[in-house]
Amino acid sequence: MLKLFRKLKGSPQPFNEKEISKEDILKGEIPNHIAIIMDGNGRWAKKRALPRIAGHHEGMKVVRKITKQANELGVKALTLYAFSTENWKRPKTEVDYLMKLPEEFLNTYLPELVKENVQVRIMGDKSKLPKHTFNAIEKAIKETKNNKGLVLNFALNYGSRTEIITAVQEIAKNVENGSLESNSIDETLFSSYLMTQSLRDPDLLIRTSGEIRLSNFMLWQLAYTEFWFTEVLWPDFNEQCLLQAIYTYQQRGRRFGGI
Ligand code: V0D
Repeated sequence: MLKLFRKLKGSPQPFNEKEISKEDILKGEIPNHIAIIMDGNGRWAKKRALPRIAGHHEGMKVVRKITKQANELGVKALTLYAFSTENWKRPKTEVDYLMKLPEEFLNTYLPELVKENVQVRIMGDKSKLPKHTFNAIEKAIKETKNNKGLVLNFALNYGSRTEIITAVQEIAKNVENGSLESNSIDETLFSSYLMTQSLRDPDLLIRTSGEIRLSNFMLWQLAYTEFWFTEVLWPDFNEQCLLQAIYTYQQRGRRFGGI
């Protein structure tokens, strides 16, 4: 069955031989916070001779699928890298299309997300987003702010070095104006100035599409995170891929530098 599955997907996967079930996973520790770099949408489209935007659109549907499953598994937070500060360099038509996706996503799925108690958030520089994109997201954040299920956190116009520099500037300002003492700057305080705020550090990072790098994503927060990479392109990512990633995570012993 898995062989057939691989053949259909047409991409080699660092998969365990057996197919993993939800029940298998629920016997082990569920990662509290999963972060995903959703790469390979353009490549998926190219393979099919479709425009890049078709890949982005397909990728959007996968966001819905994976959010639902993560919530069902009891994952507390899912951070998805949707748009980096570097992505503005893409052709204007592609950027304009991408900026319509939050609205389409929320128009289609927000009622379901509300029903499932999902809380929508974003992290990144919101000031540069088009008004229509910003308004749609703000409405969803407001509507879901008291929800107690999964936190669905979109990294949008996000870059980690800028996030860290902004934190340093804020801390420096507060030291300067006397509201903060320099010797009270510790890891906990520093973390509270980052965009992840009250979210705990990710336990598991997934990157699709075979690229093995961080690309300026959550540099501080990923200090002790387990990494899982796959050749699967984001539009092909599915529930079984997530189960495989969590299964691998459960097989690893995390020691945070101890023995
Ligand atoms: C394209 C694959 C959902 C990655 C997923 C603006 C690239 C689909 C959202 C979304 C994108 C963002 C905020 C929100 C609700 C939904 C999204 C972008 C790209 C960049 F509140 N998918 N998605 N945003 N893609």
